[in-house]
Amino acid sequence: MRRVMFVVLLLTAVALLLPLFAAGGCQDLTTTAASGEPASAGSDQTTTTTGMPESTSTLSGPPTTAATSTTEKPATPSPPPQGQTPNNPPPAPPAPPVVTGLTPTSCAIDAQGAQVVITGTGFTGVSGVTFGGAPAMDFHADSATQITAHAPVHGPGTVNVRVTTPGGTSQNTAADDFTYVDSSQTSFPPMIATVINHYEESDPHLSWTGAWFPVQNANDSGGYVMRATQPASVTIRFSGERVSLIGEMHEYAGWATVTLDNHGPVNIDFYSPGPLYKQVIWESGSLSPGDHVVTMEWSANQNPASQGTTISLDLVAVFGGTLQ
Ligand SMILES: [Ca+2]
Repeated sequence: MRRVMFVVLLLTAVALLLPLFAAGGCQDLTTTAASGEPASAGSDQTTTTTGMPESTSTLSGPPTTAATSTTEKPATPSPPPQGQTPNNPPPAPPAPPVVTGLTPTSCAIDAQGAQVVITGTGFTGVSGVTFGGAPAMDFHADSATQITAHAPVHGPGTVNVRVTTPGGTSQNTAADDFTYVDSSQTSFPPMIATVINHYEESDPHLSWTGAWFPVQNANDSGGYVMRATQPASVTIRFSGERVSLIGEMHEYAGWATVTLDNHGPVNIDFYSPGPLYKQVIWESGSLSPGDHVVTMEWSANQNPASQGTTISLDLVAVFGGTLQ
């Protein structure tokens, strides 16, 4: 029993003396800290979070004394201490990127890395560029407003080009639409246009036999045309893939026969109720490219409506080749 009494007395003495030691030895402790309950009362240390941040506690001593803050009754609220970062607003996050344009806005599905220049804003710290969700083959942020990227291979259709930075990922807009075109569904003009060479009846490559005679007429190509009203023929040798014979048509025109290579002859009719000039009288159609020979010969035959048997040759057109 004595031992118990001794312990009680000893604890009482310590409780009474501890504030004195504390006040004298720790100048940074405020008197208010010691005015409250003994440290042993700190059974609820979580109360240090009430009122103000723990760091604002007037106590800098052992944690057990922090409980005394619950008893503080400051006359005026303590303003947040200056220089304490927890109370300062965090730095604003960077603005999210915005895509405002693409150049070009499309490529073929098999373009294999078509270059696309992306314009917009907020292109700082770019970490990703996607085309329809597929990462660009590569990209380079030229500036805060421009990125040069190479499009990945993608199926046909329109996709969105999105840019990702620390500020986020660009929102989908019409300006970021990029179209992959299936070129197999697009018609293109022939890669090589057929060259058509024209030769007047005066060209020395033409070989004439019989009773041809030249006629001057401003309506004809070059102002002249060759006509025949009696047995006559002309032979045209050329290298090409097609040939046309151009002449006059009249109410007094007749028939000629045409032989192409070893085919023919076939009749061709120059008749027309009225005069027509620079008319395609006969055309070979497509031929295998190479050397060919055409012979046109006067015949005694004519359209029943015609008043005569005149044939003519004004011009020769050779497709994809020349006279030989
Ligand atoms: Ca002519």
